[in-house]
Amino acid sequence: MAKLDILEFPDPRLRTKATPVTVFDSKLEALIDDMFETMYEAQGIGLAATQVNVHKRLLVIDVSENRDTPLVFINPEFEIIEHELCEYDEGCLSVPGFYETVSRPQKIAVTATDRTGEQFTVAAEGILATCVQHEIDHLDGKLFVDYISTLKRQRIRSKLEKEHKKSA
Ligand code: GNR
Ligand code: NI
Repeated sequence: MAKLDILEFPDPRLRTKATPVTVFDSKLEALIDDMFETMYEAQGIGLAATQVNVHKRLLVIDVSENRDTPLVFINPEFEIIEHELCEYDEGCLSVPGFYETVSRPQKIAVTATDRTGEQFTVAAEGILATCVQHEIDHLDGKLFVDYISTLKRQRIRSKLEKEHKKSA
């Protein structure tokens, strides 16, 4: 297992649209394991492949209290069940240190395949619904900062650019 580097905003590679996973092999298994290791180490509740510079439609999530319920979603799609919006203070491992309120549909049905290529559908609400939508956005090159004002986004961008220069 290996911990992977996480791309940070405004890295243009985070804007890449990921393509479907078509091959379910040991290389995919290894990537999934590395993504879980990276997510747990960073204390995140989700991680999209895009964030580790792999532009495939794959994400991992664990929203459980005890960090013992790993979920894998490959080629995920979702349908809105409840159009009513749920506000959540979102953060992102690719936008470290910043949190902003984002509204998203509060109940969705997610269809995806598991690591063996088997399809499944689950209903998701609350933090899981928010997280799945946040992660699918990553696969489409989208970040939670795209939902806030341009002014706030520019401030976050310049603060992170300064930090990246310091550590470069
Ligand atoms: O760790 C994370 N926490 C979080 C909190 C509220 C809404 C979404 C998230 S996802 C984030 C991890 C991450 O960046 N996933 O892409
Ligand atoms: Ni994120």
